[in-house]
Amino acid sequence: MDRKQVNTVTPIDVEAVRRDFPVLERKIHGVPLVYLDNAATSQKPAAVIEAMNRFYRQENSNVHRGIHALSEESTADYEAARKKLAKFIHAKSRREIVFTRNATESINLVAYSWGLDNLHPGDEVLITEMEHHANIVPWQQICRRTGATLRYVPITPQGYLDLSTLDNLLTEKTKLFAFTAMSNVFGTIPPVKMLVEKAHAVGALTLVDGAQAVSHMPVDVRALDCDFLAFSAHKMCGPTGIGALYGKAALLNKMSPFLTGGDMILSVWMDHATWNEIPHKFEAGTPAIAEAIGFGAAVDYLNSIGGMEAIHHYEQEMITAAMTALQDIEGLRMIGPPPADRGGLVSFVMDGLHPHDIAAVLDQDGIAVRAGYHCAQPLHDRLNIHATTRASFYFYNLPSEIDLLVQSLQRAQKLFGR
Ligand code: C6P
Repeated sequence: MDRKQVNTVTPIDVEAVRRDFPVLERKIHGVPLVYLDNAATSQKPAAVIEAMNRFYRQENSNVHRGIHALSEESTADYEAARKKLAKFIHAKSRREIVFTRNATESINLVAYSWGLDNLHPGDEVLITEMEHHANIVPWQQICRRTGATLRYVPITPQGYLDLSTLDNLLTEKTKLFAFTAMSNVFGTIPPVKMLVEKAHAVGALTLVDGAQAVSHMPVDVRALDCDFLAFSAHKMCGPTGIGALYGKAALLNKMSPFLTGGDMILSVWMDHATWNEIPHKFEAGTPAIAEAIGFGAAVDYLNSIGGMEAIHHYEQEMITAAMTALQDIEGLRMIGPPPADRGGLVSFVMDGLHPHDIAAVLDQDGIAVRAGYHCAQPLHDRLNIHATTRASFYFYNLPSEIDLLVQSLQRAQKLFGR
């Protein structure tokens, strides 16, 4: 994402980091696991599993409520995790980090809290044709309820956003531009900072879907100047069930709550209530405390192995090697841009082979990939492709796993007589 020079980073010791992931020792159908489904969810290092274990074994208690030692310890650890996240994405303050269930809930929070109060007939919300359903369906719903219109930036056949359309699509009617910082199908990394600037120039707010980007490259919300950023812990070595929404404090302060109940209130009377300060205004009920602590441990872990610059650099090498190897397979067609313009994933189709059959053959060889729409049906419709097979890499994947992928794909071709 508006990437800096990455050639001075300290390389990741891949063999060493692999030992941090218990699941990578597994065999599947009698052969070592090759996990290439990282865009769906990443694996978890022992440090994250242990942090959650320690919480439940030694301090389990509710947060922000009890005046006893365990509750104070839990609250301190929960809030420390928030602080780690704020630092990780370079937010000004921990108050700008709201814990949610996942990136999907973060986007819904903005759609419902900000959208219902601020969108009116005649207003427009702009998204793109390369969005995940999580950044499409909430806007369809909110536009339906408010009378606003949903517009799409088209994609090019090469898997880029068609930036030539922006000047027509971004107008004073546009109230919000919501777009992904990395496509989960093409891998494309759009020019996020430029898109934010263009949106701000017409007075629109910006929401960046960072579900794929935050886990794979440095993301600095102050440098980007985005208004909101949504991301999930489970794609970045953290647990499932927790994600985060970054929002500029001035915006979060003005927004109505999303969910209501305990902890998000200041006072409650019989006929009305007042709201707690941010971020607590958006965290109704008992939160996912162990998961937040695991999320913080994941951030510590990513920093400890060399940080996001090093991770991005390694994944660039891996995707370049993978795409070079895949292009030698006859009848295989990759979609999306060249490696320099994408993150560490590649989706492809193969003549005469259904992606589900490909994934099933790969699974027999211990290789985990994803096949289907990848929750991006409009993008596949636009390309006139029913489904694709996707291999997605992380810093613990080995170059030798690319060879295994290629061999298994060739086996699939033979099996199906191609
Ligand atoms: N994509 C994939 O296999 P959640 O499910 O809320 O953690 O993340 C949603 C989401 C939003 N935006 C993008 C760009 C995404 O890739 C995802 C999740 C996974 O591609 C699971 S569907």
